[in-house]
Amino acid sequence: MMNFYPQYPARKIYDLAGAWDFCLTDGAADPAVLPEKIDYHEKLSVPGCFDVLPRYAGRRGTAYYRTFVRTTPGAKLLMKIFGLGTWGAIFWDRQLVGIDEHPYAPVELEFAAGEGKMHELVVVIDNRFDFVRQPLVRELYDFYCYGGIYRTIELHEMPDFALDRAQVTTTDLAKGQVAVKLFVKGAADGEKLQLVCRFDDEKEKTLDVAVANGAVAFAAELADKSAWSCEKPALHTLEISCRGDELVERFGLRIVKAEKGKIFLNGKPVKLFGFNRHESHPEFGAAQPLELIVEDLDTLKDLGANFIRGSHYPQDQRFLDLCDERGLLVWEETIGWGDTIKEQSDAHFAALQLAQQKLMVKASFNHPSIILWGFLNEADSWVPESRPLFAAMADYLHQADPTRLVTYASKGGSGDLNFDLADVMSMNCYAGWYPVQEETYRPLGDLQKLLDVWLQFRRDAGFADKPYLISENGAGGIYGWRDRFHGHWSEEYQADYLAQSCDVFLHSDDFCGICFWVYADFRSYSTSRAVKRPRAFNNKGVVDEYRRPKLAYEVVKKAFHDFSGR
Ligand code: ADA
Repeated sequence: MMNFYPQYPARKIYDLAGAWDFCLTDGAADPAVLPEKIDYHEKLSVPGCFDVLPRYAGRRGTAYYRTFVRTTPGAKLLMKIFGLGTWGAIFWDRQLVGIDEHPYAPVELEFAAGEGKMHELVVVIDNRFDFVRQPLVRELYDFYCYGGIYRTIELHEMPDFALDRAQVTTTDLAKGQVAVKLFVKGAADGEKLQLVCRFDDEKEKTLDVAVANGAVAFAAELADKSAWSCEKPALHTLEISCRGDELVERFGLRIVKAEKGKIFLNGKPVKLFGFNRHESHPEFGAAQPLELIVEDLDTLKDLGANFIRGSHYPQDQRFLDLCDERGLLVWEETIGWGDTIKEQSDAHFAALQLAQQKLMVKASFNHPSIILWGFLNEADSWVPESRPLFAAMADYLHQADPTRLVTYASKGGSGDLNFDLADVMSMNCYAGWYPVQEETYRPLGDLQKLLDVWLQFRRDAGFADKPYLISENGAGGIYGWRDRFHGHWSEEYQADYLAQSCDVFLHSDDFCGICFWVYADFRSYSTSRAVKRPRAFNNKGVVDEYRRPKLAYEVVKKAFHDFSGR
């Protein structure tokens, strides 16, 4: 199950994780057409990525995953696919019931079970690069785009009337007041509903409400007004039942604001210090076992981090649940990596970006850990043609969720044209690693020079009041490569680099935070771009891909702990 608490306790829900029949082909002409005969000759794990298995390592093609599901005859079904990649077609009893074009994002499909009890479910996964079919991933991306069913799939037997989601927003922190927007299915606009609601372990209350645009809204005041914070991550629950369906939402009371160049959590300025993290592991690809997520979060806590950027795609809900419980602050974003104007102006790419934001916000709205929404990592933001998509993305987020801050990680430097659209200016910064001048020996000093230029730009552009976050910064260090010269790629160079960065960013009031690139090494290019990525991995982790600490680990840990213990 995807949630740590039963979100829909009254429904019959099937968790489809298990061993599915499997067949990989080099690539079907049209993966949305199911062949007559498929040679299912083995069983593979779902969730799982086929292209990390020794026999299929690095393979791209069309894969067929099949399982059989027993349902109530004639049931109305809702399928929740919590994340697959890089493209999927879903067939129920050989009928196409949906296409999932959103790698990593939670997608929902509704269809009828049909007669009979046993049904064949086939999920076709295609991980070939094909900009026309799947513009959201490209060879250029500096992270390996795995093929598989990354996260579990749930099948819900749906009642005619259903409670879909409730978004809970803190309106008055001290009074414990919230606004609730409950989305329902199967009730016409104007229809009256009687809701039975309960916050935490309070007494149930009955509310009479009317449906408008598929939703109802109400306000409430909690008896327990404990706020969510990094130090004390108090969580609350709201249970709603109505006409036989039940919904449980978990949320936190907290308020996030950006003012005078700082980020405020519950009225107090908060400095962000932490890491970017990819959902990637050499043995599991993008299908993370819960043990791995838990271990990573324990390690990030040990490092003293209070912030994680979920780079570069919508995150696993279990990871977000755990961040809620552990008081870690999160940036969640849509998938993207260095998308140029060519991609941005492609109608399919733009539509998928916008659609994916909706899926992300819908799934993650109640996580108090998320304080920042982001999009389009390092997309060309220094050309005027980038404006329409950047504006559409930022506008949607502001309108769909005014309770969080909007940002994007830029590599545009002083040439960025879209920072006015963001609440927080975020810049990826690699001075001292990627060379300005190839002849410089250990160019660590480049960092401060570049920052001076950027800070001047911020003042000149009139953005002094916008919090300024360094969303990426880091240097490559190959695990086990120790060098008395402290040369490039050694653990020593990386440790020296991050020590300097901690000094600069943690103690400067000009920056609201530092998010190092990256927590763990991860597989990257499978093209000749890998000449810049020894081992075809991105080696900027403070732990390697098996989570073994490098020299930089202790350096950052000490700096983070010293800083937070000041
Ligand atoms: C960029 C990008 C990251 C990674 C990094 C690097 O900033 O956003 O995904 O590619 O550079 O390692 O160079």
